[in-house]
Amino acid sequence: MNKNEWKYPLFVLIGIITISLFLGTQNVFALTITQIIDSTGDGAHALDIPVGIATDSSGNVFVEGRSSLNVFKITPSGTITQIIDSTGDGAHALDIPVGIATDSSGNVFVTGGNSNNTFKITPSGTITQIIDSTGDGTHALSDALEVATDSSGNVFVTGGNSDNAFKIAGLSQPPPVSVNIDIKPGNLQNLVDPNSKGIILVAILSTQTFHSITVNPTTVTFGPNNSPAVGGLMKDVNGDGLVDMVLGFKISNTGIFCGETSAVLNGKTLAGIPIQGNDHIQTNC
Ligand SMILES: [Ca+2]
Ligand SMILES: [Ca+2]
Repeated sequence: MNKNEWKYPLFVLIGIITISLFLGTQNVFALTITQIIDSTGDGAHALDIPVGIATDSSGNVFVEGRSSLNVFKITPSGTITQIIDSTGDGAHALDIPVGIATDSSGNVFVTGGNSNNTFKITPSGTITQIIDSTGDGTHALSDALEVATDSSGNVFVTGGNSDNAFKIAGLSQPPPVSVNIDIKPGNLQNLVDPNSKGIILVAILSTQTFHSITVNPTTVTFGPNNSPAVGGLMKDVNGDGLVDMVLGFKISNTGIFCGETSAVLNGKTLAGIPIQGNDHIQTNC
C-alpha cells in the first residue's frame, strides 16, 4: 500500500470518529421526566381526564381536568392547589374545561366547553366570568374551546359550535399615573374634621408634563370611600402659571376617619388612563 492509498481511508476514519464523539456527547444531555401531578390531584380534589396545560412566567404549571371539571396549580416546589372547580365563580358554572392560557400578569384563563364561557383566575384566586354564551351580545359563543392571550392583555376564545372567535379586551388596567395633588390648596396643614358637614377642596396640580385639564372630573374620587366630586373649577392654585383642576368633595362621604394621616385621590383622564395622587392630612377630632 503506497502513501496515496491511505488518504481516503484516513479521511473516512476521522469522519467516523467525529460522528461517534458527537453521538456520545448527546448522551450527556439525558432527558429527565418527572410526574408533577396524578389522579389524586391535591389530595382533596381529584384530577380526571387532564386536557389543557399551561405555564406562567413564575414557573407555575396549570393542569385542567376535563372530567373533574377543575384546574390545579403546581408551583415550582411541587405544591398543588385547586384554583377553580365546577362552581366557576360561584355565580356561573364551569362545565367541561377545554382551553387554558396564562398572561404576563399571572392570570389564568379557562374555557368551559359545555358551559359556553371563559373564566379569569387572578394570582390571588379571584375568579370572574369574562365571556358567556351570549358572546359579544350579537354573536353567540357555543362550545368554547381554545383560549389565548397576547402581550397587551387581550384574551381570545374560539367557539367550536358557533364557528367563531372572540377577542376580549379591557381586562387588564394599566397602573395609575402618579399625579401631584394639594388637599386644601394653599394650606400646608391640611387639617380635616371627619365629622364636618362641609366640603373639602382638592387640587390636581398641572406640571410641564401633565395637564390637569386632561382629567375627566366625573371619574375622580377621594378618600377611603372613593367619594365622587360634587363640583369643581379650573384655577392656578400654586401660582406656577399652569391651571390646576380643583374639585370639591363632601367630607362626610369621603370615609376619612380620626387619626388618618393621608388621603388618596383616584380618577381617569379623558383618554381613560388611570391617575392617582395622595397628600398628607391631619385630622381634627
Ligand atoms: Ca394643602
Ligand atoms: Ca398651578
